[in-house]
Amino acid sequence: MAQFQEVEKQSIMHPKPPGLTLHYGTAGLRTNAKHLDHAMFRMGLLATLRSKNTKATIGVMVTASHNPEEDNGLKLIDPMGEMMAPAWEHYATQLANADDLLTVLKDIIEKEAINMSQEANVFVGKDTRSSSARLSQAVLDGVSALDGHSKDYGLVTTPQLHYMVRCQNTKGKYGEATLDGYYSKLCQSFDNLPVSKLLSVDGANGIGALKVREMESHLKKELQISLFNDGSQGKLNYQCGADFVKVQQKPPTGFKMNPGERYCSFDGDADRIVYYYTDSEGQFHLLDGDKIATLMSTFLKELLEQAGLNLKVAVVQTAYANGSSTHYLENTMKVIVRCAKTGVKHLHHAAQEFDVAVYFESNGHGTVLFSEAAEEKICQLAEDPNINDEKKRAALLLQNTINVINQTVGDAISDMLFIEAILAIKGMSVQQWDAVYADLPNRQLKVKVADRRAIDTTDAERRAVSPPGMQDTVDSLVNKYKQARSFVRPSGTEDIVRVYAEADTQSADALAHEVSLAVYRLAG
Ligand code: 16G
Ligand code: ZN
Repeated sequence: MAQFQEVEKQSIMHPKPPGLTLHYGTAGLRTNAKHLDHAMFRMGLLATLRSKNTKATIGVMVTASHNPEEDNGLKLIDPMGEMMAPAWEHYATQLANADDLLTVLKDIIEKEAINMSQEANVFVGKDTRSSSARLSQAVLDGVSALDGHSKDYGLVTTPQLHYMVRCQNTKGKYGEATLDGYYSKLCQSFDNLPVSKLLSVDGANGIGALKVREMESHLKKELQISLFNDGSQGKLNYQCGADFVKVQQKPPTGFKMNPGERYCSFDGDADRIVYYYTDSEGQFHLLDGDKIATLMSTFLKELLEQAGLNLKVAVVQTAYANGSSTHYLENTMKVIVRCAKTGVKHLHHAAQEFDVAVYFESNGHGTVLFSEAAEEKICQLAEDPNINDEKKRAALLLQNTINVINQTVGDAISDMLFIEAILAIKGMSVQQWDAVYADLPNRQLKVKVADRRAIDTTDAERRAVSPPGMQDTVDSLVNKYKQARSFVRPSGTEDIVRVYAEADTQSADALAHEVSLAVYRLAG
């Protein structure tokens, strides 16, 4: 077939380095940008097949998120704007590593019974890395080699591309598939909500900074954003950004913090956000994904009650969620709490089961999902002329909230607008938000072992089923501490085992250390 000849011809321009093995993991493909040209071309092919297979538009985002500027990577986006179905991740790995490209390609076509004369459409976006332009061109080459149509959105945040894909496949019902459409949707609803002023945003020297600037011109009212690490001087993700702040538990470089003021950091592709401030003693306070989920779910639950709507609010977390947040949500707020495996797709999937579900990883990736039925009920109520003022107010706030939120994936810009609106509506300072519950002291450690797969887990990664004796040892160590919890899991992104421990005091450090030694002894 002519298509395959074209693939063969083009693939010569995108040769695979010998001996290189890549893995399409939790967050797509990611490695040093030097090694990715062939993989990008091949993912262009795969996105085209996926588009033919689903008869819908597929997205390809070229980014390595919070990784260093030298790295790059790619995330594939399915028709409703969600991450690509896990069943296809395996094809991505196979295709990226194939020595005989055509055989693997034909194999996928056969297995999935893909009609090759079906039209294909692929949306492509990229972050600000210096390698992104060249690599996104390789993706576009892959799409055209299989006769697919592509639309290159150029520089966009990851969540913006997720949004475009969903808009396109829902024929405008979710919004218009343009940047103007994205800003209008978010900003029009945000303009209907009260707003607090003065927020400082750390753009991680990346795409999020560019897009915050772009968004500002769409807002009618002034949200005074002071943007730093905007990419004009510093290096992407270097000593700044959400991952740096969360992992280091300290402010990014590039500015001076004023006590009591509110700050937030995005990551390199603007799908994560964390907030923070320093108190009058100069002590740093981090408000991570758990605090954000608590703020959002409490706000939504209160509004739903005021509106008299019988819709259940759930929060989806991972095992890394601070025990205090889970305790507060379950026992004080009385919302449903679910624990999912690490990785956005698992949280997203678990959240789809509820009327209204807030999902967040502690690292600041998260969003809110509303079921179709829930959206309908809220919109009907907002338009009902026979309800009292309190209900009307709550219904209208909920309606605007739905539109401020990017339901396809965690979105730093959209999360930021929603959080700012909540704080303003509740008249809450960042200190009051922080004081809702106190985090339990905790510690994360990495353990290098010969084969991290020796550790296998169950119960959303909270319990180890192998090696033998591992869980019993963890349990007996945990029993020595108060309010303690600990778990071990193989990392999905690094060749290490991660250990998490928390306790009533900073003795969590000692617990993490003891558990690490046990991992080394039993799995090393
Ligand atoms: C990836 C995930 C992130 C998760 C992290 C865990 C996505 C888009 N990203 O970066 O959500 O927290 O992996 O890494 O799903 P780990 O398995 O090394 O702990
Ligand atoms: Zn990211």
